[in-house]
Amino acid sequence: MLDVNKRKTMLRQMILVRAFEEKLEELYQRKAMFGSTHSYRGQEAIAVGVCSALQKTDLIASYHRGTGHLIAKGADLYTLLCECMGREEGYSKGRGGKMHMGDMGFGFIGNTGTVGGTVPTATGAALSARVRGSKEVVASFFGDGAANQGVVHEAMNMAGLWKLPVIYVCENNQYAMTVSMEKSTAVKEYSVRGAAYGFEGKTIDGNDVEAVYDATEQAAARGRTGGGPTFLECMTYRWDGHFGGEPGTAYRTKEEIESWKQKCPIKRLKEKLIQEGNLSEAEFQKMSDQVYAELDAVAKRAEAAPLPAKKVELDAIYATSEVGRG
Ligand SMILES: Cc1ncc(C[n+]2csc(CCOP(=O)(O)OP(=O)(O)O)c2C)c(N)n1
Repeated sequence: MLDVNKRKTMLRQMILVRAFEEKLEELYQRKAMFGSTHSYRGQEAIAVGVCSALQKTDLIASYHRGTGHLIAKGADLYTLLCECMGREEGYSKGRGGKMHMGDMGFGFIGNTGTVGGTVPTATGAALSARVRGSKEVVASFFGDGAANQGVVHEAMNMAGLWKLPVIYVCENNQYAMTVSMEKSTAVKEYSVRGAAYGFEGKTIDGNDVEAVYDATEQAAARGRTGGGPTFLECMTYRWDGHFGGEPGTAYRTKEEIESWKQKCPIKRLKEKLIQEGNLSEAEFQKMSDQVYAELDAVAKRAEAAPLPAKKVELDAIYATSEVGRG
């Protein structure tokens, strides 16, 4: 079992990931951020479990529901919030917004709103690691809807063939926008597809951060030692609608949503630590209050930061060099 300090760090991280989503929702409601939100509430154990088991030098690729991954991998909260609010000091100088960032400084290859779009990119990064002879492992996050994209199958086939060091983390929150898995997918578990690409596939409880950590650790060890990719399907549920302002109740029952809220990943680890005598209710409350207060302070600074000046706002969007124009 993981030691208590590590588990408390993961608990704090999950609170931060959730607090960040709530902060974005608040900013979105008062039109202080650009674009839409895609709440990650309910899925926190996946980002935190996976990224906590990776090394600093490992890489991740993300998607539209991606802020949790970035936080868990070590993004700077101020720079991240600046990007969400279109500020010059954001990861993409405020030009990309929440869905279009990247920073190799903390091993973040990038995210995009194109569903499934970063799975081949992550696979390419794993190929690069192999060619360079590095020990890097790449975690590729994507949703259950993305799992049915053609480009995802193509990338996984190549990764299986070349035994690349990549972990395909399928966050099965059971809906792609309004479409349930039963209505869109022939198999009951996406992880069975691993066998079709010639590698290991596993379905785990994605709301159990310790289980996610353990499975990632094993998958990373496999990748690092030439054993090839792993398809890690993490079962979970998004508490909120698909995007900001969409309540998520037209295609899901209130009972179903409530039953998954009972399986809250934060509550689960918190209660386990309390039962073991390793955490008190007061300590948890203090931890939570600190996280929310720190985030509030960073968000205030980010909101006060400057927007790109009008005359340069198209800079860094179009290629300017001859090479770039290709
Ligand atoms: C290539 C492509 N097709 C369709 C869309 C529209 N779209 C945006 S999110 C989404 C659902 C994605 O579902 P899933 O991969 O399960 O991720 P989730 O939103 O559930 O986290 C769709 C169809 C898109 N952005 N890109």
